[in-house]
Amino acid sequence: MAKNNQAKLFGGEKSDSSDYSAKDIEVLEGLEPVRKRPGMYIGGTDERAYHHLFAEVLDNCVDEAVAGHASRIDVSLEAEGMLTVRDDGRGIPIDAHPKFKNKSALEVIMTMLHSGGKFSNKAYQTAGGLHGVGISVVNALSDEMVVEVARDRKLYRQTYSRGKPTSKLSPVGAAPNRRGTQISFHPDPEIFGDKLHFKPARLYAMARSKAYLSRAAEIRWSCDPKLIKEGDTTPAEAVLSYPNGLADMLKELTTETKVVLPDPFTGRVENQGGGAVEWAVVWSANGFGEADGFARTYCNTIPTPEGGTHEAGMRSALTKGLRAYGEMIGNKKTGLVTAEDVMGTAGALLSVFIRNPEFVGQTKEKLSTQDAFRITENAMRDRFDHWLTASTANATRLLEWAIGQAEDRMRKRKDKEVARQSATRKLRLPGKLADCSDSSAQGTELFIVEGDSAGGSAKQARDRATQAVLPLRGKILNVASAGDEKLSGNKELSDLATALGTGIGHRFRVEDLRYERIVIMTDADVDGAHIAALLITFFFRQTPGLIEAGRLYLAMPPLYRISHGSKSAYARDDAHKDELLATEFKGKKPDIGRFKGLGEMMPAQLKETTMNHKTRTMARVSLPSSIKTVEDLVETLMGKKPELRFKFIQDNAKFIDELDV
Ligand code: 0RA
Repeated sequence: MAKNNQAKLFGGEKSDSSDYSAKDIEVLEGLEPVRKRPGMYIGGTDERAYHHLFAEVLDNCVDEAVAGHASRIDVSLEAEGMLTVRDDGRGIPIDAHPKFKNKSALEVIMTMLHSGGKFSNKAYQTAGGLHGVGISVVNALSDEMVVEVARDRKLYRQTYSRGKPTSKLSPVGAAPNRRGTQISFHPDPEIFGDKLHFKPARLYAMARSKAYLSRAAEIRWSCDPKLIKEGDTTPAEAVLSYPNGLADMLKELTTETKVVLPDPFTGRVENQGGGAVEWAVVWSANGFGEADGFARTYCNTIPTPEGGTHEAGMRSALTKGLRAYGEMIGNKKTGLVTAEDVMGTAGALLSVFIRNPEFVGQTKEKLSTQDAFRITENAMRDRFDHWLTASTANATRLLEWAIGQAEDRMRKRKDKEVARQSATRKLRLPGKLADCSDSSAQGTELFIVEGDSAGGSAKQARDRATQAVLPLRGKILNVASAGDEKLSGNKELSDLATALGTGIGHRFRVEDLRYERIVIMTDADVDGAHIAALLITFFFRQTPGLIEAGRLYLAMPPLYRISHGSKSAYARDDAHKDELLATEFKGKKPDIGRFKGLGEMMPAQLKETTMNHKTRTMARVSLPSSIKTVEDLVETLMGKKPELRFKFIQDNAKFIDELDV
């Protein structure tokens, strides 16, 4: 529609200016805002923005070529820094503008910001990013601009400075064999400063990539040789014509590439509406310089570095096509292949031409037009299927390459997973913790033991699947009186907090405990009782809810072993020993051995008496209701007389049914 409308709007042979109507004229605005805030329109005032002015002018000419009206574009950079871009298209309309009776259409185009696309030649209007802001923005930011239009066998000219006409649009001579538009401009030093200049190499690269994308146009490049510095390989003159379009561009980009298949997959599909899809794809066995793969995509010759719907269509076509081929030939590993495996080592160029594209993203460099997915996928899928079946040897090689990529990917993921797991385990858990292998808390126990030698026995005596052992060294800090700062500096206690898997203090959540039960296992003597008391205080203070939830236990290692002949028994304390001597060993003279500490017990004995839940005795810690505060507890547990402490533990640790634990 845009194309027909424009033909009508701007006269030409078939229409007249009476076709203009108010609705055709979108909101127009003067150029003051552009000079006030250039960054808003061209993304800054740096070297990139400076060169973007060229892109803006060139795009207009390329659009004219893409629409089929022009076939040649000339770019020339003069010694004084004036840049000229000319095409052989229809020429910007010079007739009077219907709304602004005293202004030509050309002057409106050059001096007004356009919100709509009606006053451009853009059948394939590109609204992406900074592109398509219009020639008027370039005019606003140029201290000098000259526009020449060859139309109706006459040559017209108008000059501008900083967005304002400095002469009337007037015929300056005959142009019997010529039509088209020529724009010369020089960026305004008031905006860009006097340090910036056009760089020939940069302009040349921009012109060349446009030439690859628009096979309709031949771009002729010329540059004053004085501007080409030593060492710069930019030619002074060149004809940039690439009849094979993206295939030529890909060849240029992949001269060093070791390819998987001898030929790239290339093609172009045009549809009735004038839209088109063009691509060139190669697979590399050793990457493309820095990257394993790349995808450079374009919409209406404008780069879309963030990809979008057209790129997704390409990925889908290539992935589904290769998988369909694999299934057809019955390759069982075909199912492993994902888009990542197909595209990860591909160098892909894609250029689509669609009407009224829409762009999204931070810099509006991502195509969002939904139709572009379907159009691209259909075009490429059909050709890819044919391409694969035309050479089954190559198709099979590509399939096997992709399967190799999939296997690599899965192996790497597995390695990474293993590395991550062991890294987090090491990172999170203290080194001296012998963790259990069961990963869920249910049915597991953490034994906190005093000293390394007891820790060693406990590690041998435990059930590896469900029982973890954390040895604590030395006398732990008197946590009851320590401030939080001191507490967090205590290595033994911070290891304990880490092993618990919960934070301590206000961060503690009993649901996060890594174990079902926490068991304090200390020697059955006064020192052991002291350490147990310190730990109970720690838990009372730093793990609110743990004791109430019944998750804290005291192991009950025996103090004596009594044996006579083949008969043996263990006694928890003196009273228990006396009881056993008066009953089980009545009238006998048994051997009575006293354990000096857990470390002295054989692992098998420790297992039987203290750790194996089928044979052990264990106590659940529960606090009498008289204890309300840490002070109450400390008073009871840490009083001057150690016997009292031991008694408290004995009294308050209620023996629980073996079957319970
Ligand atoms: C508006 C309408 C028409 C062409 C153009 C603008 C146009 C602009 C530029 C900028 C550089 N080269 C250009 N070529 C054309 C359509 C004119 C018609 O229908 O005759």
